[in-house]
Amino acid sequence: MVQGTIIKGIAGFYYVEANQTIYECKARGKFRKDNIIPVIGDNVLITLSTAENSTDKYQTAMIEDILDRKNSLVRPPVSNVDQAIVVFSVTYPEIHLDLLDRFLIMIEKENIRPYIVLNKIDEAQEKRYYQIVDDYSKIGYEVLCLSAKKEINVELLKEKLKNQTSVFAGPSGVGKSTLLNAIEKGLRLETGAVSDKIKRGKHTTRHVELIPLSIGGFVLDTPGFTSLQLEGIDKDDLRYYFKEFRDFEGQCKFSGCSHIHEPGCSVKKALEQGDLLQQRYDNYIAYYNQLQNVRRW
Ligand SMILES: Nc1nc2c(ncn2[C@@H]2O[C@H](COP(=O)(O)OP(=O)(O)O)[C@@H](O)[C@H]2O)c(=O)[nH]1
Ligand SMILES: [Mg+2]
Ligand SMILES: [Zn+2]
Repeated sequence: MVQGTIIKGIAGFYYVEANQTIYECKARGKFRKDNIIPVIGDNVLITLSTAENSTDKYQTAMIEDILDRKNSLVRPPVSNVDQAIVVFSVTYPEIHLDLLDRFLIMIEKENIRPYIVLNKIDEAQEKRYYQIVDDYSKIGYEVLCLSAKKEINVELLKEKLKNQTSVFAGPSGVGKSTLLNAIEKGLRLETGAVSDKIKRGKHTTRHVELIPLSIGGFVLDTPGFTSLQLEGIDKDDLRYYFKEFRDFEGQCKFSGCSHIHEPGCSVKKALEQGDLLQQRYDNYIAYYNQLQNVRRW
């Protein structure tokens, strides 16, 4: 058997990359019986079919086994993700810190390594984004400022992608596809102004697909989000996904302190002393209240 990775699934077929070859695969019936649905990112063991069974385009194979998943995301459906690259633009569309914080929460929850990318620095007139770099670096996030179009600092990101499975996330129009085209020459993902894409209706036909990189590893170009619901999060766990609160865990007067209304709270003390960002704390309260209002089912 050969080990490979599912990179896309279309109409009951799975496309598995193994040793630089892509195999068109069916999955054994036992998976359906056991209610296991293969997803992209799955590491699988396949048996190759004999040459007569192969289609013109692909060699064919059978998925025999799915190896244990390190993690799995629901939206987009992909497993074994090592890192997430959250892309925003320093010009247009503008950075929404609320959306950035939501992305970071979902990433922290899944235990995925985050990187923040600020694109289009070639166009930046004002330096407002320096503050964002400072703030999020201080929290402990790695922030890369680059220009996909002018290929400034793209190599810095490329190094991080080597031999990793990376998901690209961020609003439409920030330059994710342009960036991937700069990283993987010959990729030719479609890029362009948001309005053009909508006019052509291309945004509706997208499916999720892992793109193998020539330096090793895979990337997933997500269609883009303008809003992101916090899903599957218990309000009492939310504080763990704010990286800067972790140092204070266990230092409040009350164990299990929500850092909201309890007396003797070390987080609120740090906030008063200016050691934590008010904006992030405000978002914490807002999300906490939102999650409290979610009805359980
Ligand atoms: N000035 C500038 N424009 C960029 C840069 N990267 C992408 N763009 C432009 O931003 C628009 C959206 O890019 P695209 O890659 O399609 O964004 P996506 O929706 O995130 O995939 C296109 O018109 C790109 O040419 C950059 O680094 N600088
Ligand atoms: Mg795109
Ligand atoms: Zn507290």
